[in-house]
Amino acid sequence: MALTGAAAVAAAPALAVAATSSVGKTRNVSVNDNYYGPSKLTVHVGDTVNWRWSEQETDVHDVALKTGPKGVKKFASEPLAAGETFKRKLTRAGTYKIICTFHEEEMKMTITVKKRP
Ligand SMILES: [Cu+2]
Repeated sequence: MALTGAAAVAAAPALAVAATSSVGKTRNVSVNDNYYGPSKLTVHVGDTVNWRWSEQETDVHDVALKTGPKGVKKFASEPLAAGETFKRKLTRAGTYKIICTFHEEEMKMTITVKKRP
């Protein structure tokens, strides 16, 4: 009896995940002292980029969209520190130039978002 109940509870979230998981992957980028890793990334429309502030970094950094494809609103994270994350789903194809507003000269990355085949 208890087993049947647990199975029913477990089935509901699984269905919810299946409904949304066809729309893209999550790609991880590390935020370090004055660089993103990697600094160049290619993803597909609908993928999510997850920036993670590495445990080794000691300074505060952020993730800000400097330029993006037409129609994409600028976005920026809060200034964050070790262990924190910021994610963004990229829904338009094109080139996204990302900067850290504290270290703009050296700390930047380019994300190329391609149409799904
Ligand atoms: Cu920075």
